[in-house]
Amino acid sequence: MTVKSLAPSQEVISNSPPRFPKGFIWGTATSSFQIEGAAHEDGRSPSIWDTFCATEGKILDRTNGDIACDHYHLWEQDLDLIKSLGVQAYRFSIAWPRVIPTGKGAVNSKGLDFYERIVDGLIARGLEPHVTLYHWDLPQCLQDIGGWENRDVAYYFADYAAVVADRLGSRVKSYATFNEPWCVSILSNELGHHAPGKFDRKAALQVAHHLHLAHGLAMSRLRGMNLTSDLGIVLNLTPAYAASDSEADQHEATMNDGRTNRWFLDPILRGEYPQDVWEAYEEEGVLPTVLPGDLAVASQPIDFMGINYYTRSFVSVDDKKLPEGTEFTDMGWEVFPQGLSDLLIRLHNEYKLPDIYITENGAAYPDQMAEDGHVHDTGRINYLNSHFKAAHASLEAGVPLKGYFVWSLMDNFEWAFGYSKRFGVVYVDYETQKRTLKDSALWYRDFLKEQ
Ligand code: IFM
Repeated sequence: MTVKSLAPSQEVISNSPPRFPKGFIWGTATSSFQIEGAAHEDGRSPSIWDTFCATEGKILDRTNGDIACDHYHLWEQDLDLIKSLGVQAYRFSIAWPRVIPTGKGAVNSKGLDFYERIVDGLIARGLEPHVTLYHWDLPQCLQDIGGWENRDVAYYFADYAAVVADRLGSRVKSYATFNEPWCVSILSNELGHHAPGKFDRKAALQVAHHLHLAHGLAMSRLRGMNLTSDLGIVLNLTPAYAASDSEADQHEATMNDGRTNRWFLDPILRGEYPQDVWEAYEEEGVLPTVLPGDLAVASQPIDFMGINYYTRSFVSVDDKKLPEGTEFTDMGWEVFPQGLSDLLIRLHNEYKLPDIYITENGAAYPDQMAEDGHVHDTGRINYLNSHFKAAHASLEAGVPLKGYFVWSLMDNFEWAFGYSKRFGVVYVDYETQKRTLKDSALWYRDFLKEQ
């Protein structure tokens, strides 16, 4: 893709947000390790993130997930909070180390009880439960046998998925196998930013392949259970824009897109790896072992694909910079709503898509509680407003977009950044665990009233 306009959106808050089609699902999202806490309760075993947090130098503020938002104990008030926003749906993840503390084998019913309370609590409040089976908290005992580099773990994942679905069943509106396989593989095993913190491209590509396989194996298992729930996967996609028309920048953007996006889209939606990137990795000697039939397993039909969109990549071979005045969030990520509509429309044109959900979109800002007791997070309101509009534009272009989950319900443990980045529409005071609706939550609620 080439840049059409380098200027970031400067839109101000609009009182007339677009109307989405009837039946469009609005929600918020979280994940287990980021909010639950209760790290040592009811039989949960350590995950790779507990280990990573305990490793010097890995987490910016040297914190961990031991308490987080204490959602494990405060879940009832948190479900009330979700309801108060006026959303229809809540996306959350299940912690494998709570459900099968030894990674494979014995099931810990107390772990499943917790998630059953959440599911029933949501349904009792008229909210749809959307479950992600893996949002990064692999049982440490499985990392000890090689983690996702070990092909066996893909089969253990399918067993775990079946255990969860056997208990929660069709009460769950959708099951996503994985959240963000790029992060689980590349960010965690090649770039070392996330657990388990490796710097090994070949290992990362093997992990990515085993995630594709594990996704497919879990899909077959869940399909065989005759659930009425929708089944799918969630990818983080970051469209690459060449900084100029030069052949070198264009080529770099294509390869960036291939390594970040197509390496994850194509096995699932087409049953093949992208040829250009495959050849580049082959030349480098880092190709994963792919057994006959793996890609057929990975590419069986899915009911939906979740897309997590935050920003774009601006790609140049000689370090060209974005123009002055470009807006960034507290993560240093460019605010680029056009990237969302471009991405969705491009996917619609290039792939045969299942239903699409934006399963994450949102922004971190350095929010503070003001003296008036409110959190005036105008930046986040503008961010969401502009991205909602971009999503709406994609609908008008025919993209089968069915829903949108704002990341995140509340401030939480932002991985390697600890608690230093706030993504929530709800502010969390970590000393008292008091939750306060930020202005963006009130804006979201009002927006939903108009839908
Ligand atoms: O907090 C994360 C989430 O766990 C996965 N997607 C991106 C978010 C913001 O970094």
